[in-house]
Order: sequence, then structure tokens, then C-alpha cells
Amino acid sequence: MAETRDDLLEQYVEGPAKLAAALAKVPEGAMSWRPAPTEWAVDEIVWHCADVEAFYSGRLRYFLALEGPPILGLDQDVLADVQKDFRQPTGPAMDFVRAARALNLITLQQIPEEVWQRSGQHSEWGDWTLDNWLESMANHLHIHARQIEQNIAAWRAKDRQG
Ligand code: NI
Repeated sequence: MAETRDDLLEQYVEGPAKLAAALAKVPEGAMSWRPAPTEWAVDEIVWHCADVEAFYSGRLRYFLALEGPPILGLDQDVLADVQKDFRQPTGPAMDFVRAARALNLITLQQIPEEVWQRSGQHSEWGDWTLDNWLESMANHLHIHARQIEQNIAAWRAKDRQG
């Protein structure tokens, strides 16, 4: 059975606490450690989460401000390449994630049905609605919380082998 908007909103609300709980378990020294050269370190994961919150916060507001908003896809590789040597402190990123979700939740709870029915045009995926928005965002932080936990497990396994 498809999850209802309320189910997805509930998951959406839980996200920041899941991410913060995983982040709190990261051992000293493991924050900027990549499990493999092509994989993200924990600080990069948290920055990715903040970036996605920023992009999606903008998209949400375009749905409010335009009848059929264009939705620009992004090239994750280009973004990752630009940011690869960034200093990425997790505190401001985590604060941003919490604030964005708190504000977006208040917005989402008040959006009229007419706006939920608007069809945006995604540059890669075509028709795209606020329900698609919510489906993408509902478990995004859960996924990355698990990824952080996997990084921690890999970090510990590395120490045992060493
Ligand atoms: Ni992601």
C-alpha cells in the first residue's frame, strides 16, 4: 500500500533526529575518513544532506510561487568535485537541516490542495509534483543516517584489522 502524505510527513519530521543520532556516534578521527576513495566521509554526507535540504527548500517555494514550476536537476558529480576540498564542519550543516525541515514542515502542513496538484517539470524526470518532492525527502536523512552508521562500522573494522 502506498504511504499516505501523513505517513511521509511523519518520516520527514523524524529525519533530523535520525541524522543527529548517527552523527553523535562518530568516533574521534572518523569524521573526515572515507571508507573508499569514491565514498563520502561522514562530514561530506552531512553536507550533502544540507545541500539537498537547500535545493528542495527552493523547489518547495517555486511550487508555491509558480503554477507549473520548472525543476532543475543537478549534476551530483560536478557539485562533489567543486566541494571536494571544502572544509565541511557538520555543526552548521546539521543546524541548517533542522531549521529547513522545521520551516518546511510548517509550510507543508498549510499548503492548499490546489498547490499539491500543480505539476512541475523536472529537467530529467518530466512531470513532478509536491507529492514526488515529499516521497524523495521523507527518508533521505534516514538513508544517510544508515550510511553514517556503515562508515562507523567500517572505521571500527579497519582498526581491528590494523
Ligand atoms: Ni542523498
